[in-house]
Amino acid sequence: MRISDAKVFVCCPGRNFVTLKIYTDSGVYGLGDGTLNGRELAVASYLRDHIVPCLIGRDPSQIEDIWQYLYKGAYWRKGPVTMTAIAAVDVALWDIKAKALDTPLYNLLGGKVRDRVMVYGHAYGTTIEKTIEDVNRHIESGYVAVRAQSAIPGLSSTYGVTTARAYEPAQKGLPAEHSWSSEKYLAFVPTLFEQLRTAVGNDVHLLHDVHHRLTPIQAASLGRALEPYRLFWMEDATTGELQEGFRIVRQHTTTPLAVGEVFDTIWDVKLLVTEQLVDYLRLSLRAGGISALRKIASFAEMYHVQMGSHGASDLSPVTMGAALHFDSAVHNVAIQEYMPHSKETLDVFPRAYRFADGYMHPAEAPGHGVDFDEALADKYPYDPAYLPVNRKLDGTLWDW
Ligand code: KDG
Ligand code: MG
Repeated sequence: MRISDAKVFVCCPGRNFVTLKIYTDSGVYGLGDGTLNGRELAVASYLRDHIVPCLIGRDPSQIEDIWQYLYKGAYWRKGPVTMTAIAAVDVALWDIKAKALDTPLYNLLGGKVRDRVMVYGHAYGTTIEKTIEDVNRHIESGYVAVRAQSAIPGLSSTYGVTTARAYEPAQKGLPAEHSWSSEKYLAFVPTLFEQLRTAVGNDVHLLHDVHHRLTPIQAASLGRALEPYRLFWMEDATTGELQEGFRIVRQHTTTPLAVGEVFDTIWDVKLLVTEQLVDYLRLSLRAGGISALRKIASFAEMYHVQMGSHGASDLSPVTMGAALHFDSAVHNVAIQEYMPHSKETLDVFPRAYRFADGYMHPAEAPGHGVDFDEALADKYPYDPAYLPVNRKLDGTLWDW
């Protein structure tokens, strides 16, 4: 079998997605997701202009060799655009291989190690009361794990919180500017979780995302203040570029730590893993695809670090569908983030995975089980949107 062609589609069924379709001379095709929120066209060009010409004529079964060729052959290694593009190719090739062998993808990854994948949903509210209501709504609809975010009193907007029914991190047009105060945030969040734990009891996993907004010592103090409420994890407590920064957080708190949705390669987690500075890695298939994430998970497993992949709705259903095969087959996967896609998005990506009672089930069809309706996608042209930037109250740019 040979790769005969590959096409890149950029569409906006509710939000922007980049989809790679790799065709073979046997008629089998594979789909990969090349979406990088707010930088979609950079990946589309990387794929169209630099990768697709190098794929034609290759044997699609040589997934590892093609991965190495694209990673090492570029000379310029790593980076979100490169790794998202490689991920799109890698996932499409795994899809082709599983379809060619007429089996669900998890079978090529060692087979299932669990019957279903625990997921966490996103609850949020403009007040503590509304956040508690939303957490309860999630519990009533079956979730056993819920992330809770609440608007910070005194700040005009809070990332991760909206009054709309569905949360979308990117906004149309140029980047919005949000305001930030670590002091107001640190004074508020322990009260949120105190009231939340009292309201929902101990049987549900509660999670929280700090979105990298604290310094290591501030993160340490928040982790310590949250200990009585037994979080499943505190995510992105501080920025991850300086992996050593997590030593400070770790020294001061037993609240479990998760990090990694913005990381691209195994190198970004080396110190975090070998020094056991975090409990969960949040890299998704966007970080180089299934071939890369398998190695990261095996490395993490040696150090008692578990996986809990990023699953925001700005990754397409192709990533979710493929991730569920990874999650089903990899032993040290603990949980998967699940932010449901809009109806327009789901219509463009027919799929066979499903949610039931707080857990996700991978497709049982051959491949990863997610398809792409090109004709429908054509009706939703690319519409520029950006993630917001964040400024402290004095105007200084802060991490978002
Ligand atoms: O594109 C950025 C979003 O995916 C991210 O902000 C969502 O933090 C997020 C999460 O944990 O899902
Ligand atoms: Mg996050």
